[in-house]
Amino acid sequence: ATTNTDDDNSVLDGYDAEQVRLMEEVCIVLDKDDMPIGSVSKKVCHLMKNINLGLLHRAFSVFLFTPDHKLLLQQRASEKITFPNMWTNTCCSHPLGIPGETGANLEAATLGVKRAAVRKLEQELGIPNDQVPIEKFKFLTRIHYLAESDGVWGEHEIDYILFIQTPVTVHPNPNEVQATKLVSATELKEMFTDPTLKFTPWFKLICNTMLFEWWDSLHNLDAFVNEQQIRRM
Ligand code: DMA
Ligand code: MN
Repeated sequence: ATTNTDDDNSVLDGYDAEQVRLMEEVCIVLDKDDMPIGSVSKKVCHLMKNINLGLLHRAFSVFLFTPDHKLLLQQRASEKITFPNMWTNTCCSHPLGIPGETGANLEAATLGVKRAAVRKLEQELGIPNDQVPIEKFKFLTRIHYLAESDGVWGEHEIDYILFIQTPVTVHPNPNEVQATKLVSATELKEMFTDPTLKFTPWFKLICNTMLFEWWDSLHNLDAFVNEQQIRRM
């Protein structure tokens, strides 16, 4: 099967102009073992009609913790084309199909996603690059998952989970983020009981599996970092 290239522009009608522009970013297309096999636009990667043909791309999810062990959450802007208005982890996005952010082996790929994380923490949350140096990120594992947003749009990713614990200043970009919140593990579990709050599927997956164990181990993550195996979810 082949993936739809770019013959259908009407799928972007009515969306925010800046978010439409960002759909031209180039994502890294993967085989199921996380080997880069090409690059196509963010738009093509996130259309369910392509995902249903097997199209898979590389992504990252940052979990930023303060020195007092609180997790920084964001609520996605209403302008987002996928999963608008939902609460989620600190920052998610995609390494781009450019030399500094791609990588065929795990070590190079991990460096690439950390660079992308620094770039997007600034673009989404206004966190200066020097507050989140590459060396402070810890790579935990990779999660392979698929989730529909609204039938037309969705995600199918190998998602690199990155932890960082450091103080930051936050100035959210309202086109990306409508609210932020610092929470303890107990406070996050309380949020899950509020039926008016919606959470992204990847954040729920991670919360329902490893997050709280990792969070309890923030002082020493050695047993959890650099996992070689891809977790299929
Ligand atoms: C995509 O996040 C990555 C994951 C792990 C879901 P996103 O939709 O926030 O990406 P972007 O900020 O680039 O639109
Ligand atoms: Mn994606």
